[in-house]
Amino acid sequence: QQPSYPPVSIFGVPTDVGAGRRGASMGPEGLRVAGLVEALLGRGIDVVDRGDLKGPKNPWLGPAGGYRHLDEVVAWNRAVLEASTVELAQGRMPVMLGGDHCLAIGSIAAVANHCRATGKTLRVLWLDAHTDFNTSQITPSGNVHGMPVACLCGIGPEPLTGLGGHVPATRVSEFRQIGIRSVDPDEKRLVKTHGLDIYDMRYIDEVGMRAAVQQALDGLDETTHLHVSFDVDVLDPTIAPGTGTPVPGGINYREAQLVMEMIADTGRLGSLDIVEVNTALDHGNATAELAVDLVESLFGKSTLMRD
Ligand code: 6HN
Ligand code: MN
Ligand code: MN
Ligand code: MN
Repeated sequence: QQPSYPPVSIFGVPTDVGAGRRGASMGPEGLRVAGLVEALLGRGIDVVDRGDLKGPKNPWLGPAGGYRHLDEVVAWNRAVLEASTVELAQGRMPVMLGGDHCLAIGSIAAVANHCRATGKTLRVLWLDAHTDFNTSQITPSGNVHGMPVACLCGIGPEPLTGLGGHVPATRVSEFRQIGIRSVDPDEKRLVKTHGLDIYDMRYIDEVGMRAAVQQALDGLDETTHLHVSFDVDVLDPTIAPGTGTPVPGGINYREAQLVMEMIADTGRLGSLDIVEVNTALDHGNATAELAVDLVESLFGKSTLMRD
């Protein structure tokens, strides 16, 4: 049985304000050029491209108080929060095209509020090479794209932890992280203390992607809103070179397809981020093209008819 999908609203967030290298700001256009809208239309999905949000330019300065560009990060995230909130209120599925991963603070804060308002249970599937659980005290870079999960869970500066008006926006227990292989030394201690549920690359190697995803999606039911935060650096850099913080040993093409296919099978997908596509570092537009291919699977494309 093919799950049916709510109408989808795509919006671009062309900034690299939370990143350490320039170019994630071109992610939305890269994904459009790779045919994202056409791919969803081809799946029979009702989709509108709302265009790009606007926000401050990247001042490209060093860290201040442990953060780079905190004011600009907050401004962009407010815009994302607002855009996502509007779509969710209309019963539409927001698909946020980053931009760097700091923008997931806004998108997930909106989804968490939507769940509180509608009595839904939230599950966030965080596909990433990184846990993104740093704080201003322990960050090696000051880049806020390394901090969104901590901020959402109430650890971070007030303008970000309180972005959606509810602190914390989410609970650690609502997250499952897949593909992790780069965690900073103090960040390791913090994720351990907070008990983040992590399916790292070693675990995937040992038990296989199928078992890992089954566990990460365990307990979903018709009341669950599933948010997928897809940082393309979860993919192995040999197949997805167009990203600012590549880490060797990522998930391969079939593993990536399987994650998406298994999510599609749940029928619970409610919102999506596609972040960290950096076209300036890409080979052609290969990374955006791969992301679009994977998104087709996420929206139910499969090799055979299944029942
Ligand atoms: N991302 N852990 C590193 C840092 O600077 O905090 C890298 C973070 C990467 C973040 O890819 O979304
Ligand atoms: Mn990330
Ligand atoms: Mn990452
Ligand atoms: Mn919903």
